[in-house]
Amino acid sequence: MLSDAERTLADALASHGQSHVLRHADALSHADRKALFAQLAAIDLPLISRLVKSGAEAKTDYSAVKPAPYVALGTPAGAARAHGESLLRAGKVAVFTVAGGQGTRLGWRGPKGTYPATVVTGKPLFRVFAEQITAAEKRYGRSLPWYIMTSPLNSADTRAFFRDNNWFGRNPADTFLFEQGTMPSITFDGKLILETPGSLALNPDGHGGAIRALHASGALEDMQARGVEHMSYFQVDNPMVRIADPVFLGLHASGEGSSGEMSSKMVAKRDAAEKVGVFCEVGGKTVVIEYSDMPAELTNSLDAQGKLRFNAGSIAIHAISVAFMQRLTQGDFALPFHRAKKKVPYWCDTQKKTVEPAEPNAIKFEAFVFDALGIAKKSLVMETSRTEEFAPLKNATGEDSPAWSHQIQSNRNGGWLEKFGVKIPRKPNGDVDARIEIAAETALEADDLADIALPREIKSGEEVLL
Ligand code: UD2
Repeated sequence: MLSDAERTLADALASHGQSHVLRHADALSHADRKALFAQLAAIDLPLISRLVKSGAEAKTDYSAVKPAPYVALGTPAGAARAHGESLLRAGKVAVFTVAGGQGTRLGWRGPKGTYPATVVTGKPLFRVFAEQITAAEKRYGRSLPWYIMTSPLNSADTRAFFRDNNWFGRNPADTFLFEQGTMPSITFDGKLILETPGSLALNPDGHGGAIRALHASGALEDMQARGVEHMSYFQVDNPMVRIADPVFLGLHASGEGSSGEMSSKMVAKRDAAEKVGVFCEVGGKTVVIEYSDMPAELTNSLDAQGKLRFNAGSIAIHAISVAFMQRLTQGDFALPFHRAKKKVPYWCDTQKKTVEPAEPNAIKFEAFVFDALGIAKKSLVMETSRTEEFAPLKNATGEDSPAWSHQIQSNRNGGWLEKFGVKIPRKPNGDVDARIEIAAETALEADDLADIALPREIKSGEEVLL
């Protein structure tokens, strides 16, 4: 017997052509049936139907796409730095990490933030960030509250990791973990998918889910209560991120060409094939076009000097104002959903088990936070150096692998030491031929090494920890 609420939901499912998800409901235990109905009640069925219908709609007109303008590397930044530092000293900055993904591509079981990242001591990503935040807190004399978005895939494990590590020595009240929402996966013909008789195949709703989740979790309200005006946003996979970079914050908050709503950092793309979104200008607005959406003729197009025309690669580092996020959570505004064909495990009635498909069988929907750029009144892009702040951990081998990231970490740290006269061994290709780690407590940036006793020389193959 269905309760009234269950009957209403069953009717709604029928009117959206999704009744098949209840085919095992009668055979479920009371608790399992309740859990299934709770999952179903959380789904926006009209939205799913709209997404199914809009599948064949025309996409962006790429003929109108131009490369986005940006503040080039080396542009004098004294005033911006002073402004950014004043924001930090006034406690107007928070840190925001999106960490809803798992380390699946890395072959890591568990939240990606628990992955050992640094080149000598193998500090996990979360510790790397925590130490940087602590060093910045000391420098600016204010706490930098840290907001971390997790997903149902990893929130319990992430919280346990922070607890087990004693919140990395920081005040637990200054770390705010909250969970993002989910979206159901659908088959290619628009049907919801059962993963087991009593549960749907759901996936985290993308880092764009941050906007809703920041609001729903009370994180935005908490920021406001603390007097925070801007967030330093980054992804959990980049151990080299410069958190709360005063130059970037200053440019974002007061730079010419910025509305102070949302700004971004870019690096020149490694090559046309690099899997990063690209900053483009469409209709006078700066936007990111994800690599998988960008037509090959644009991705590969060259300028008169033979360089990539669309070379402004997004490293997913943003500065975002609290007021902007608040604006986006009001009214019925929603970021668009991007779709990706994926292999989604499904319940097979004949085999009576969950089957892992060999080929993509479903569509996953994800919202991307960078789609908010096009809604900002104006937005600024700042170029940074790849060696200084981009060495993401994404793949088990090859590009963006741990070995790759370690080399960039050593290159950056070797470069910092060279600035102060330390002799650094280099390989024929220019890479540093040693493993060098510099803790955030020692230096947040190269100039912090000025007052530190440094070795005169580092030997080839040496391991150095400062
Ligand atoms: C992302 C960007 C790409 C480029 C690159 C730089 C997207 C879609 N693409 O590629 O343009 O900037 O990073 O490194 O963002 N996450 C959540 N919840 C989710 C999904 C993802 O928190 O539902 C987090 C995830 O934990 C990670 C980040 O978002 O920190 C990026 O996710 P990804 O690994 O799917 O993106 P990637 O590396 O393909």
